[in-house]
Amino acid sequence: MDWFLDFFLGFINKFLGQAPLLLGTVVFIGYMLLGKKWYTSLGGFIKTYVGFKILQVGTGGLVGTFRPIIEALTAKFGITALVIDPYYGQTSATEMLDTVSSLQYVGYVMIIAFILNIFYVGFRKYTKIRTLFITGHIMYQQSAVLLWALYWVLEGAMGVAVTWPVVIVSGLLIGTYWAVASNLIIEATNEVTDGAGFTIGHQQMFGSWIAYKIAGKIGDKEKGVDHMEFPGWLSILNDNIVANVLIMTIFVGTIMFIVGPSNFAYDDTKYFFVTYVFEKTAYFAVYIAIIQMGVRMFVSELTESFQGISNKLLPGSVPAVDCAVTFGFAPNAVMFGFIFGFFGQMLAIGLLILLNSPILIIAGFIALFFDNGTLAIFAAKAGGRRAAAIIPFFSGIIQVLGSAAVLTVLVDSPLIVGWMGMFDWATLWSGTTLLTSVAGIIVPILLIPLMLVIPQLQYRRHKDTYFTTMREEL
Ligand code: ASC
Repeated sequence: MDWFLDFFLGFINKFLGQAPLLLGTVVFIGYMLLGKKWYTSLGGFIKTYVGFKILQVGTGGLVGTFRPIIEALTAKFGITALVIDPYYGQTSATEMLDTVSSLQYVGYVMIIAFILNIFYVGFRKYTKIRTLFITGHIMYQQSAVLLWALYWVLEGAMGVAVTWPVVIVSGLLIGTYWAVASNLIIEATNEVTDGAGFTIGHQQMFGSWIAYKIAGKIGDKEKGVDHMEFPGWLSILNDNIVANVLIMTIFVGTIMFIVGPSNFAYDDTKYFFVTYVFEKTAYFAVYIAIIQMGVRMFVSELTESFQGISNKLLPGSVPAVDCAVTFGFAPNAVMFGFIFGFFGQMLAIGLLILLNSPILIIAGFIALFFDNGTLAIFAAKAGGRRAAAIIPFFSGIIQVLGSAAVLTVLVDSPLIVGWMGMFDWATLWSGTTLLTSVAGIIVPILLIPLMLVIPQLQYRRHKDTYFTTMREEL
């Protein structure tokens, strides 16, 4: 039996949790179902795998370049604190679960959730759910963090292992979230991507939906962020690459000067500090271009092949993928999100310091960039540049305060280094964890049917096009 368990858990971690493999396999199966030759399907698998790996080179490069700068800024002011970054959340979760010999349960949570998601789509006639969440690394991350958070507030103590009820409830709850939230954002994603045929499977799906819905009241969608036409010398900003580099040079360059040259380990036989700063900030455009290239490579494969799945296997279904997939559709909006989110986070961190909060927060690049960037894209689509500035600013504040709030009940253990910080995790999951700590396991249990009402309401709004065009009038 042991070998089977090993194999099973290995399969979950080494296959299901690996986004490029999972996505590539989905494409392969899709093409086979469409009746393509095996070698065409294999080609699709390889292009998807490589495309996603290219995307990860881009996202990894951004994180590797800018995370230390953002952290150095807070460190400069002598703050030791918890970091709001998904990998700090994940590390806290896995360290904590490992010390109570329960790390293997993350795999169970993930498989329960994934099977539940397939089940929801299979019974879409009743559930009204059309989306399959296949962003593997996020599936693992969220399964780990939710299990840790619920375990800790329900039964957590050093030396006490996680129990099955918590594992099962976590799995059912996170699977319901994947299905419901990615389904909620389908129509908006289709607008943003001009009908590319996928939706978001990430960490700010409720956030993006809210941004999209309120943006129209904040700004004018005709006054967009991308494809702006500037007159005179400003017209150089019409080019995305030029605009990204110039604005990031001013913005990140200022941060780097505040941190100070002596706090960066750069080779001064090769660089002046100014050229070092410029190289770093130019990398921003480099990595965005890489992301775009990777996305282009696998999105076309995914869009075509998924028809095999949505025609034959899970009728009418749509894949839910990484938020970075939308970035190529509005690269300037992403930058807006990052910059205004930064101001929001800094303001909130300042507030925590002023108020002598027991929990202090260090800004995390992933939340700033991928989360607020995504919110800005949805905001810009429905409310132009005003919305793309204002919404991420408030999101930045919420990310800090919501994460600080949940950390008050999670922080007792010395293994904790941070929390996700992403929008849905600073709101929905922070709130769920806090409420659970007060009212018990009934909270996550009740949340499951509550969430399932959402697709029913969506369906009622546009029954005719719900399963076909998946677009909705604003
Ligand atoms: C996350 C996370 C990442 C990034 C990436 C963005 O939340 O864990 O690695 O965002 O998915 O493309």
